[in-house]
This record gives sequence, C-alpha cells and structure tokens, in this order.
Amino acid sequence: MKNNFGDHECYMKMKYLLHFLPILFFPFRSLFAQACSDQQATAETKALYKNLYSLIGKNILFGHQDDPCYGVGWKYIQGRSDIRDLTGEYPAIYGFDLGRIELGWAHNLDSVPFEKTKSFIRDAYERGGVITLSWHLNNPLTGGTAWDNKPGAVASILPGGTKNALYTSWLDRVAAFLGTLKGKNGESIPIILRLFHELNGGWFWWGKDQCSPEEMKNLWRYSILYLRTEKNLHNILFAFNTDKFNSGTEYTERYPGDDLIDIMGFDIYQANILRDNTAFINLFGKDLSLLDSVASSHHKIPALTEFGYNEIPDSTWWTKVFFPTIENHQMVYALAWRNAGKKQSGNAEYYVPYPGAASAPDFKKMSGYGKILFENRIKTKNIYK
Ligand code: BMA
Repeated sequence: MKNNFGDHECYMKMKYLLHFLPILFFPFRSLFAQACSDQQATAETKALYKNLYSLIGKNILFGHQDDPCYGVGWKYIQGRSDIRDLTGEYPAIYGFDLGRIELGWAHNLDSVPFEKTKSFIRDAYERGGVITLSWHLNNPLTGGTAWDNKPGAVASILPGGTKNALYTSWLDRVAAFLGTLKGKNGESIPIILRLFHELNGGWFWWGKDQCSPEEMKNLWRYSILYLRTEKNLHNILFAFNTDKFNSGTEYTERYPGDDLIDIMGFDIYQANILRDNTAFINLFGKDLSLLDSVASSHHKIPALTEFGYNEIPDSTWWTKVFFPTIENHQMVYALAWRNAGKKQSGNAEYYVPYPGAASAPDFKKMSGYGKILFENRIKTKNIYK
C-alpha cells in the first residue's frame, strides 16, 4: 500500500512538473533566442537583434536597395525616393552594395559614391531605419567581376591559399568603411552584412558549383571572425542567404553555424520559369514555409533578403500576389531590389513603382496595411533601444 501510494505521489509530482516544464523553460528559450551571435555586440546592435526578433510573425519592414540614391528618371536629389514619392515615407530598411570597395574605388559597381552611401546610411539611421549591405565583390583569383564564375576562387582565398592575403586586404577595406559609420553620439551604426549571397546558385564565383560546402563554410568563418576579432567590429549582424531553394537540406548545406549568423533569408524574383503568377506564388510560398521552420529551429531571424518582379507589369501584383503570399509567414523584412531605371543596355530595371507606373496605386494601397512598416512606424519601434 505504502509503496503504491508512494509511486502514485511520485507520478503526480512528475506529471505536475512535466505540465509546467515548458512554461518554466519558455522564458529562457526566448531570452537565448534574443541574443545575437556576437556576444560583444554594441548595445544598439544587440537591441536591433532583439527588436527584430520580437517582430517575428507580427510585422514586416518594407525595404528597398539604393532607395535614396536614385530612382526611375532621377539621381541624387536630396530627400527623394521613389517609395517616398508614392507613399510620403521612406522605406523601413535600406540596402546598399559595397562591390568595388575592395579595389579602393570611390564608387561601387553601380556608380554610387561610397561617401554618399555613408551619408545615406547616417540619415537612414537617424530616421530610425535599418541598414543592410551586400557585397558584389570581384573575383579575387581572376580579377573578373562577381559573375566571373570560374572555379577555384574560394579555395584560393582561404588561409594557405595564393590569394588569402589579397582577400584579407579587401576585408580591411570593408572594415574601414564599417568602422566610420557613426551616429550623432559617436556610437557605431548597426549594419546587417549580407555576405556571399545566393550561394546555392551557380552565377557568382562563390556559388555552389565553384566550391565545396566545407570551403564555403570555412570562408564564412574566416571572414566573420576576421571582422569581429581582428578588426574588432561589433556593430554587425550577419545575414546568410540563398537563392530560391527546394528543401531545408539544400538551404543549410553551406550554413556556417549559429555562432556566426543572425539572420536567415533567401532571394527570389518573379522571372524566367517563375514569370507566371501561379508558378511564382507556389514556389515563393513553399520557400517561405521552409524558411519559417529552418530559422525557427536555429533561433534566427527570417528575412526576404531580395525580391522583385521587374517593371511589375501586373497592376494588382502587390495586393493580389506579393502580400497574400507573405502575409502569414514570419520574415521580419522584405527588401525589393533597386530602381535602376533605364540602363545603358536600353533595358529598364525597377522593382518598386514610381508615380505613374502601372502598379503604383496598388503599392500605395498595400503600404496602408497594418502589417507592413515604412519609415513612420519603424521610427515608433525605437529599434536601437
Ligand atoms: C543586379 C542588377 C545589376 C547590378 C547588380 C548589383 O541584380 O541590378 O544591374 O549591378 O545587381 O547591384
């Protein structure tokens, strides 16, 4: 009897504990999740990570590459932005590119002067916006562009490789740029640095056909630890991103580790085989679901790191295709690619409308949806505090 009673009491205690265990552990789990990968990150960088994390499933920051630099039919006009022309507000997140900084050039591969990029970054930060940088760096082995995809470049820049010293000097130039980004009180401006983007594709020299998964992971680790430890930069959140993908295994094949990465994303364009709305919606939705689960299992922030439908010929694309597909997913930001306008080749390139463009009224309508944040509402979130 005694034994039975004892067993029952023990069973009840266990049941009670098991019932409350998830509640007991939940706060620790979410606390853990809210820490960025760099334990020495500056207060503003830690806050950015924590605040973005808290927006998961709630809001989506709308972003645009090179937004204040130029748009369709204009360049470098103080205060101008195609998004602002339409909505009265700047985006919530701004993308810029560092390509050619490695060569010591004064402007990037799309002719944006780095001095201007610096001042656009400072202005964006003062408005409470978020900044992300990509880097279409040249091929260090051949001297060609980022699209010069002959194999061997990744292996050549790893420690022991013939181009390691050259690549390291390129990282020094990136570090010098990042080190000069300061807010009004002298604090370092937090940056989301998106290295080696679309690495599961074959078009860049760091792509999947040009190196092994181990080489790619080693390159990530080398680059991040160099910036973090050697250059003592602690204002960076690192974004890992693929192009469109087919499975969680494909997504993480070249993922370098939770101790290095903060944001997990992918890029997708409505183009080529995805030109049709239904084909695009199906793959886009599937990849967003896969990203939700992979980011959540790694406790990282999910993001749509680049997207677009060039010239947006469908006048209701924003409210009938884009928003319904993203609405129930977890990514905290979506960055539309650049409004290059008419290029030298004669082709036009723009991914957000401008006044008069076919999808302009529809974009304006979407900008009023509560879930999507632009300048005014990101400001109220005090994302750096
Ligand atoms: C591409 C195009 C190019 C540009 C490159 C880097 O997708 O927009 O015109 O040079 O991005 O920004």
